[in-house]
Amino acid sequence: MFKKMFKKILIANRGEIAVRVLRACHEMGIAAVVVYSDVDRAALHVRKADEAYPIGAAAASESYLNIGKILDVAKRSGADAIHPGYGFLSENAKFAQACVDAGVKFIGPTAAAMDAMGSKTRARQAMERAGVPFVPGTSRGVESFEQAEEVAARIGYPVMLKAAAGGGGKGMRLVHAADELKSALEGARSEAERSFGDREVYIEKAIVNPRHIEMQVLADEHGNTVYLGERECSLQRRHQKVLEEAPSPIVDADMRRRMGEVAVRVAQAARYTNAGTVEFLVDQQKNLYFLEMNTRLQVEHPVTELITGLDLVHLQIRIAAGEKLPFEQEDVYIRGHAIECRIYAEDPDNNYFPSPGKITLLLAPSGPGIRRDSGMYEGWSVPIDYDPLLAKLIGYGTDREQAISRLTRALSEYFVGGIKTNISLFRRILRDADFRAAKLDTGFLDRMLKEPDDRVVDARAAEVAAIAAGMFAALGSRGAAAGERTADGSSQAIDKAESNWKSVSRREALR
Ligand code: MV4
Repeated sequence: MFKKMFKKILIANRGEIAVRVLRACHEMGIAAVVVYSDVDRAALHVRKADEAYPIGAAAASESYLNIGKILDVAKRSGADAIHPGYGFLSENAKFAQACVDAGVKFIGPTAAAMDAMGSKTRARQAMERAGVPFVPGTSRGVESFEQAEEVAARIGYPVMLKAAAGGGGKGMRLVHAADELKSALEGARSEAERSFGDREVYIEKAIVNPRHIEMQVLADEHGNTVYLGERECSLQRRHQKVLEEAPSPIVDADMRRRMGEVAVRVAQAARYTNAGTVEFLVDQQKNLYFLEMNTRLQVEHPVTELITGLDLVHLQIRIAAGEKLPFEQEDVYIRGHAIECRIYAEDPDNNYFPSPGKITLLLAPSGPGIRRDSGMYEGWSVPIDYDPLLAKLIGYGTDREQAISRLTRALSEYFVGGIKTNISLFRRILRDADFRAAKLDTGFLDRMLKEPDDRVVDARAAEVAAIAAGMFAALGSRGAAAGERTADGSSQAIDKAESNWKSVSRREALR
């Protein structure tokens, strides 16, 4: 049946994703309404929106997480639909339902689909029905230590304890041997209680040094579900993705089809609609195990957009407006390679602590194959109150090598003055031999960050050389004045050597 396209969409988010979504709205001739907290008054999404409504104090509970305030703005602004972005209320089933009750279309799955995938154990039970491979273990929380002991012995150590209501690694415990199980179980239960108010802990066979590979799925409201290729998300630090790429260097066409068909089965089992992502762990033998489903548009969606040529936000809006998918699975074609760097306001020299403050200078890269999804601008002050993601820098190329070379070039052009950022981390990752050889797993970044950075070592060595050269020059000239000579009797040799040395070391020190 014919469905009217939205005239006005409220974006219940902030930062780069709010800018990204409002751009799609404007490209589709849809007005964009945004909300902002007190500290976001001058934020980029406020400046670019057609209408902007203040919704309260910086604390997310007073603003971006406040369902009542956001729905009140939807009503006052006459918004037809709400896009939640990622984070905040994007996976909150109560919010999705509140939108329906308020007669505003939620651009995402239904509350029921969210609920089906929200609890890890419910998700696993749904997978069992869908015949989806997942890590051997329990699909319900363990009732007792004795039961945990029996399961661990059956599946074999190492095992992983996980909070049923958890995610992102919270409440997880890796247990290598039986004598560690009791204390680990107690620890996991109390952390689950503290973090999620739910002590349910289940137990799985631990996959050692897995890759994290996720499959993008898209489903309309007419029963059509497709997969759009996978993303390699193994480069994480403390369960926070740092760099993502598509396609995964280890996934071939056959594996992609297998993962895609499983992901579609998962989405259909959950009666899923709109954009979603099915996460897998992949072991060293390329066996894949269902991990969890994310019921939102993900931060890293641009790498999938670049290799498929599809705009996921346009498609989300069209699906929510009741349109059928404008293509079939066989029309999805993957071309080229994309790599995304998450640019954070963090200080790499101070344990990546947030680095808020005013951006006094911003030199941003562009050029062939470079996409920048940014929420910052020169003169803007980065608030301390939210996730410090400033922008995403994505490099696209015909193949992985070209994507790396373009991203390397773009990073050399990127400068953010006034605050610290993690830009230098990406320069290091992209020149790392294991990264360039695509030897990736979820432990990669921890291993790389434990090693001294050869470039820093070189720079320090160059600094010492520059100081030595300077001292040598000073002593040399005083020595020459006092009649000292080099081995060949002329002071020119020292002058010549030190002048080359000085210029080289100064160049090194500035790299
Ligand atoms: C695992 C695992 C190994 N074996 N489950 C981390 C958070 C959540 N997404 C699931 N995670 C893991 N589950 C089993 N049975 C290793 C991880 C894991 C991980 C997974 C994906 C991305 C980064 C990770 C970092 C550490 C551990």
